[in-house]
Amino acid sequence: MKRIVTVQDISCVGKCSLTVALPVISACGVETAVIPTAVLSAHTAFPQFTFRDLTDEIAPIMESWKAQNIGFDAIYTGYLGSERQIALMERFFSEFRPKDGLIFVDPVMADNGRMYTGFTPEFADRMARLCAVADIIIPNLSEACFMLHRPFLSGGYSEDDIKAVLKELTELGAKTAVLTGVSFTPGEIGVAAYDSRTKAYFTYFTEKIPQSFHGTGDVFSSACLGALMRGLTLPNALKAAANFTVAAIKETVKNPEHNWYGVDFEAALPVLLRELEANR
Ligand code: PXL
Repeated sequence: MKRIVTVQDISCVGKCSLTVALPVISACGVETAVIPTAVLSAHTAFPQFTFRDLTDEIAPIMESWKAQNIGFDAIYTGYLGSERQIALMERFFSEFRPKDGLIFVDPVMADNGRMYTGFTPEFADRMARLCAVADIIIPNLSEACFMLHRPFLSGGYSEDDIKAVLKELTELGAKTAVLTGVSFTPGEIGVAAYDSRTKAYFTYFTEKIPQSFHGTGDVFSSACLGALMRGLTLPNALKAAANFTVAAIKETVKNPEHNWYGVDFEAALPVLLRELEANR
C-alpha cells in the first residue's frame, strides 16, 4: 500500500483540509499520515474561530521520523498558516523527497479573487517559492494570479490566457501545473493542466453548479493525489477528481437544509471509487 503524508491544518468543524484529506485519500486505499499545522475550532470562513498554531511541533516530528527511517511515497501540502511553516516545508521536502515519489503542493490561500483571512501578498510570494520545488502544483485561478502578480482573471479570458498562466506557473519551477476553477463556456467549469517536460496540455470540464462551497479545492486535490497514488495517469486522476467533486456538490445541494460551510463529499465517495476502478 502506498503511504503519503499530508501537511495542513485541522479545522474541527467545516469539512476542509485534514478532515477532507484523511477520509478521501484513505478511501482511495492509500495510507495517509499527517502533520497538523494548526488546530482551529472551525475554518476561517466562520464568523468566529479559535486558532492554535502548531509550527513548533513540525521540526520535532520531522526529526523523530528521520531517526526511525520513516518515509513516504508522496508529500502533499495544503493550507499552511505562515511563512515559517513554508520554510519548514522546504526543509521537509529536501530531507524526505520520495525516490520516484511525488511532491504535491496545493498553495491554499485564496478564492474568488480574494485571499482567505490572515493571508498577505508576501505569503503568496513565499508560497510561489515553495511551488518551485514541487512536482505538481494545483492552485485555483485566484491563487495562481496572486503568485504570478497578475490581475485576477474573473471571466472572459481565453484558452491562450490559461495556457500562458500554466506556463508561467511551471516557470516558477514546478514540473506540472494544474489550474482549477477554469471556465470557457457558461455552465461549465473544470481544470487545465500543463506538463513542462512533455509539453502536454490537458483540460477537463464538468457542469457548473451555481453555488460555491468551501473545501471543494481540498476535496479535488485530495482525490487527485489519491488517484495518482492508485496509478492513474494525471489526466485520468484529474477527471476522477472533477467527477467526484461535482458529485459531492450535487449531494450537498440535494438537501434543501444543507450546510453552508462544506460539501457532503462523504455521500459521493462511491463515485470516486468507481472512477478509480474504471480508470485503472
Ligand atoms: O479549504 C481551504 C481552507 C483550509 N483551512 C482553513 C481554511 C480554509 C479556507 O478558508 O480556513 C483553516
